Amino acid sequence: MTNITGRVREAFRGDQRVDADALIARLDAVRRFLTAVDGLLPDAELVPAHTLVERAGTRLALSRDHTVVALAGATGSGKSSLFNALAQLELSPVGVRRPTTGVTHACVWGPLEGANRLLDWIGVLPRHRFVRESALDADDETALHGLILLDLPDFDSVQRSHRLEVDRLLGLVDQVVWVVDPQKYADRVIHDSYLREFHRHRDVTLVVLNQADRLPPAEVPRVLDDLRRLLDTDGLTGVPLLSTTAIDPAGMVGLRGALERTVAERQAALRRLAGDVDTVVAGLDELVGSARPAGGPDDSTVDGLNRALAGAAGVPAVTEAVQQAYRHRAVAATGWPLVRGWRRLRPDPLRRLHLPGPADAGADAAESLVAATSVPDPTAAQRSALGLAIRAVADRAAADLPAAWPGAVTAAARSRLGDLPDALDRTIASTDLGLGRRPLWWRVVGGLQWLVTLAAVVGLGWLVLGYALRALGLPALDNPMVGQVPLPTLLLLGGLLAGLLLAALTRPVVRWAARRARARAEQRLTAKVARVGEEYVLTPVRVVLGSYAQARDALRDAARC
Ligand SMILES: Nc1nc2c(ncn2[C@@H]2O[C@H](COP(=O)(O)OP(=O)(O)O)[C@@H](O)[C@H]2O)c(=O)[nH]1
Ligand SMILES: [Mg+2]
Repeated sequence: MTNITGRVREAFRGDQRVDADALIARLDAVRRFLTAVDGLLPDAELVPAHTLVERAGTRLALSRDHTVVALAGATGSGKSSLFNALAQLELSPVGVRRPTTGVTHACVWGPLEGANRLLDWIGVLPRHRFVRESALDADDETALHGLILLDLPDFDSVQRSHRLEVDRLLGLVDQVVWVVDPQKYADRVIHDSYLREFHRHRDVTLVVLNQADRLPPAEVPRVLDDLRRLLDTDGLTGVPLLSTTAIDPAGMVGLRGALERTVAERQAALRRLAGDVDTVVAGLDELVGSARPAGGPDDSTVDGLNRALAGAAGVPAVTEAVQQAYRHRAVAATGWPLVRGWRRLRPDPLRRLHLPGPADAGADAAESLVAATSVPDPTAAQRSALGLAIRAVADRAAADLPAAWPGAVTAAARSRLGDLPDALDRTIASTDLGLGRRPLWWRVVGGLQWLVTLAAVVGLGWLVLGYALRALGLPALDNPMVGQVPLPTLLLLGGLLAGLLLAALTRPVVRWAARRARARAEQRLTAKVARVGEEYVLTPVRVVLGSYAQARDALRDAARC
């Protein structure tokens, strides 16, 4: 998977200005990312982003006129000496105490009030704050107005609390001056644990080789070259590198000048935060991919889901019952009148499933009927087929997503699994199965059956009457003849034959129409079941895919610099 923010990793702003509005927009994008992935990705992966959003918001809300610069380094490298030399604490009326190792001290150039809230947030105790505002200074300190210099505890201190304090402060300050000395400048700990880790903050990093006076002057350039080479290996190519001598004011000129420029630019805080955004974005990069994923699973996977849902919902049993019910009702309406009554005594196949029977006139009654049906519960095979189909939906939907997401998609697809059986049952119960209205042709055929039966009955009656009259010796009825056959006989036999013929002719039509009724019911049920699938399975999946797309766009916005 290509890296959408790969560009950022190598970006080195150097002297480039960071626009505050652009930085705020990037932080907003990180915030949007966090909102989009909330609850979907493991929290542990999001901690740095949450921390950044929180810290950056606070830092920007606090003074932007101050620049917090930390002197960091190993024991004895000369941090405190540099701090004293820059702050000239010996001259300051308040600065009589020498900063002690293990506690962070701050020196503020300019009025303390504006810096106090910043120092409260950074966590430097009031008694460790000094002000570099002295009548003795005249104007020569104004170039550093706005500087807050921190003397950090030694990062190689044997005390764990000191090291933790250094780590904490390095996460908050605007710029770091790494102090190394000629003896320990190549120390592995400095490079592996700190300098290399700080490579994304190259634009707010400055390295000083202190105690340069301890080297023969001719050696200084060679040591600086060697140190530069190590810094390149650390990924700190291009960072300013100076030599200093804390015990000689002349040896402080370069560092002082660098700090004056930093203060004048008012850029360190913004650059530091921009570097933090880079670090966070690079860390989150694996969580989003380069290609925009499709909007959901493909049609054939959705068809598979719908089939499995239909199976679990008992659609085959219901459509079978619809076909039988159609035949049952059609025969009851169109059959030979004497058979109809007997037909009606048999239970209606749909009634057995507690689905709308003949008395429930049409869709209105059906829609209001939301009680549970007696459609058989899904079998173990149907349940596992449904499980597999839901899995397939999640797998297809998550196919293009990076490794962190398929879990969230699967969870979403299964999130409403427990509600599915009831929803399916309600849907089946509320579907108009299309058997509400009696077709006109049933009535026509039924009427005809009555008619021919009536003819047979009349014929029978006529014949019976004729026999009765003859038996009583009364004058016989005058039987009209149709061809060679007397009319009453014709009526009786013709009526019976016609009735049988009509029933025989109707039967295949009923069978065909029953199949059609089944197909229509199947279509309606499948459509309604698909809607349940959409609501209970596909929509939650699409919501996650939408969140992914938002997260991806947000991270891309956050990566822009
Ligand atoms: N010769 C020389 N000694 C220095 C220099 N900077 C610091 N020192 C000495 O190195 C020792 C450790 O200095 P310190 O400022 O306490 O280092 P820290 O542990 O980094 O705060 C002290 O004895 C300082 O006097 C320097 O530039 N030149
Ligand atoms: Mg010290």
